[in-house]
Amino acid sequence: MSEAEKYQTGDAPGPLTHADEVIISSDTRRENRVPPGQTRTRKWPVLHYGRVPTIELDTWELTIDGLVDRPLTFSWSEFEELPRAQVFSDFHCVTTWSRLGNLWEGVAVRELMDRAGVQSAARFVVAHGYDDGWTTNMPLEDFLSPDAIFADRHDGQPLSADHGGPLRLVVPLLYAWKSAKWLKRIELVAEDRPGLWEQAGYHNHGDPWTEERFGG
Ligand SMILES: Nc1nc2c(c(=O)[nH]1)N[C@H]1C(S)=C(S)[C@@H](COP(=O)(O)O)O[C@H]1N2
Ligand SMILES: [Mo]
Repeated sequence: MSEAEKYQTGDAPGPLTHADEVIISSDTRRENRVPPGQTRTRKWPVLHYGRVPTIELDTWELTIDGLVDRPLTFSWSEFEELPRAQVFSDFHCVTTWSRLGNLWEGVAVRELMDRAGVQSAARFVVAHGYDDGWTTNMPLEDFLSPDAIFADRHDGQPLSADHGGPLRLVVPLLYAWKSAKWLKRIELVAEDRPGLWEQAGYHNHGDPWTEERFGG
């Protein structure tokens, strides 16, 4: 996707422009959709810690394991056969930019977690990226929110490698660093396990509406 294609020219796209089957993040219905300390960007910046990993679709896998009844692994062709979902949501980076009105397409988190069977001892989630050793953590409850999605498309285009393609996690109710790009593995755990940015001083939870930016 070119910079020009990603640029939003008008007002922020609203939730009402979407068909019934699209899951709408409730935060997009707020009168003021921009959380405190944030500014709307019409662009879609690229932000990550290391390098964009090289991922071949032939060898790509997504694994869901840890405290689940049925650990699952999907090849790309298996993933493509799964029931599809769409989510309309805003995206808030802790560095203070917010991109409003994103249409994500992929597979709903709940869909796959229902198949895997969440064990009652599971309390937290660790999302692992293909960028060596990168992880982020979040409460299971946030991960299971209805608008959390494993996304392979954004605004009608395949997700570019810069933005986490072939597949990323999107958890709209938390700051964007929790939305793991180049998703490789979802691990359900009983005890919280702070990820890379969290260990570096970013907030352990990351609610943009209460400005959980650092510490916690
Ligand atoms: N695997 C992985 N996912 C990641 C990151 C990263 O370094 N590695 N950076 C996070 C941060 S800090 C942000 S703001 C968003 C940015 O997503 P974008 O580049 O698509 O805008 O991805 C998040 N997901
Ligand atoms: Mo970020």
